[in-house]
Parts: sequence; structure tokens; C-alpha cells
Amino acid sequence: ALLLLAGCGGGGGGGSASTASSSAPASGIQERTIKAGIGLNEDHPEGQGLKKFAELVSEKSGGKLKVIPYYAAQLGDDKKMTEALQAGTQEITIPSTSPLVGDIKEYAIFDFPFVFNEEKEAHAVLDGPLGQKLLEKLPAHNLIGLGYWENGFRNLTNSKHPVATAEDFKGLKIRTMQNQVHLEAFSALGANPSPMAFSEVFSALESRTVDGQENPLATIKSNKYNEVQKYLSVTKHVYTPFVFLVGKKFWDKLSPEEQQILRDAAAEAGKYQRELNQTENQKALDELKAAGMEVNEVSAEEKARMQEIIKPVIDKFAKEIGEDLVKEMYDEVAKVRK
Ligand code: TF8
Repeated sequence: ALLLLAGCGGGGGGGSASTASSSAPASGIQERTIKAGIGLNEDHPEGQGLKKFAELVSEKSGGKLKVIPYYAAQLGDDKKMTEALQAGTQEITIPSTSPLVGDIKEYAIFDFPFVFNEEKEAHAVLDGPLGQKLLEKLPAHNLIGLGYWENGFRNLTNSKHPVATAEDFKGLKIRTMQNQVHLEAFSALGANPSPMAFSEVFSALESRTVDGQENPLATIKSNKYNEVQKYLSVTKHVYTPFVFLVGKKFWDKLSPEEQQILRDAAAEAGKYQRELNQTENQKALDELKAAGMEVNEVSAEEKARMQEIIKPVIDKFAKEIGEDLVKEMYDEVAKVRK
């Protein structure tokens, strides 16, 4: 199985479940407090999406279901919050799929580089049969997935030099997510990957423990990486989804009506979040340039060379995940591209 790097989540504890649980069989809508934690800031499109979700749930439940948002990894990082959902001490989190790969190895297909060229291709796969098939693997891990929001296309920043060719990765210490595909792909390019939880990234960049990191532009802007990173190379090397997770222990206590409210609100807020994320990513490039980052676009030829170098890594993980699932993803993308 894919090894998940034992990363340590950052941030404060989960505390006891704040849900006003009721022993009565779930029917109608009860008064409930729902803790929803994410790793990104409130000003990030994911934070705005969570805020929208909380508003919609309150509206749809007559104020009875109260979603309390926690931003910036206050409740810990993606892995730690996901574990809190499984333990029943937190109700909702919306992580990248990448750190979940230790539980659901099939999510690693979204860590394959250069699969998608634009967001609509990713949306078609995530909102189609393949995305649904992967959501169905979650209940076995005490998680319910209500759909996919958008983290987006990842780009490389570093403090050493522009990265314009495959050779430019050599020797760069790059922070990666706690995910074996990312780690081995960057190693294949000659970089020195350093997996760590998201909340540790800014200080690792500031102290030069690592030279660089990779994330969508909205995250680079929201977390002010331009303050500690000189170079931004637009690689769009991976599209990372967010998956909207609810703890199964909590979910099973809800009435069908309450479950439908959360489903509808997650879908509506998700549509809003994807649109906001794309607007923000377009704006962020100009803002990061204006903030002094030296920006270069990586050419299609060089991306093709990177893909060739990384291919043995991808072939290895395709075997581990299941060649049929990988083929299904590429077929879905081909359908959208027609
Ligand atoms: C990363 C991810 C994170 C997100 C967020 C914390 O680089 O892109 O920004 O998973 O949920 O760790």
C-alpha cells in the first residue's frame, strides 16, 4: 500500500464533541453545534466557502444547526482534523485529498502531475462517476464525503532561483504534502523533498529549513509566502481537490432531513467556493508580482520533459492504485477535452 508519511498535525486540540447529542431517534431538526475546521485562512476562498456553508445551514435549519468555523489550522492540520472526525471529537473538515492517501490510497490519482489542463476537466472527473466511486470508499474509514471543493492548480515558489527547466529542481529543498507520490516525484526531478504539515510551512520557508514549497496562487497569497519567497514558477503541475468530510459517528446521529440540509449546503457553498477560487487565483498572480515576486511561466516543452522524468514514479503508483481506475480518469478527461 502507499506509505503515508507520519506527519504531525500542528495547532491546538480537538476538545470534546460540542454536538448537543440526543438519544431520541433522529427526526426533524434538533439544536446542534457543528465544529468545522480547515487549514486555510478565513480570507482564502476555502474560508469564504466555509462561511457561506455555515450561513446556508443556519438558513435551511431555521437557526437550529449552528456551524462554528475554525480557520488556519486552529484545530490542527488536515491529517489531525480528519482523525478528529473519525474519533467523533470534530464534525466537519475539508482537507486536500493528498494527506488522506494513507487511508484511501486511490486518492493518489489526484497527485499525478499534469493530468488536468484546466479546472473544468477536474470538475468533470470529481463530480462524475469516478469522484463518486472514491467518496463511497470513505464510510469504511468512519468518514462521509459530501463532494469536492477546489484547492486548485499548484505552482512552485522558492528562495534560490527561477525554475524554468527540469534541471532547475536539482538540489532544491522542497516542502511537500505528506504524500508519497509528491515526495517521489520531486525526488525523481532531483529535488530534496521534505514532507510536513501545512501549518509548519511558513516558518520552514522563513528559517530556510526548506528552499521552496508548492501550492495554488490563492494560498501563496493568503499565507503571504511572497514575504519569504523570491521566485514563483507557474508550473500548474498538479490539481489538488478538497474533499468535504463529515465524521460518520456524527452523521449517523442525524435525521434524513438534517443530512439533506448539510448535503445541499455543501453543494451550494462548493459551487460558490470553486468560482471564488478561480477569480482569486487569477487576481493573485498580478498581486504576487506587485508584491515583488519574480514570476516565470514554465513552457509546455519543459513540462513534457518533467512528465517524462517522473513517469516511472507514476507507473509504479498506477500499479498500486489500480490501472483500471487510472485509465478511467484519463478516459474521463479525454471526454471533456473533445
Ligand atoms: C498543502 C495543502 C493545504 C490544504 C489545506 C491546509 O500544501 O495544499 O494547503 O490541504 O487544507 O498542505
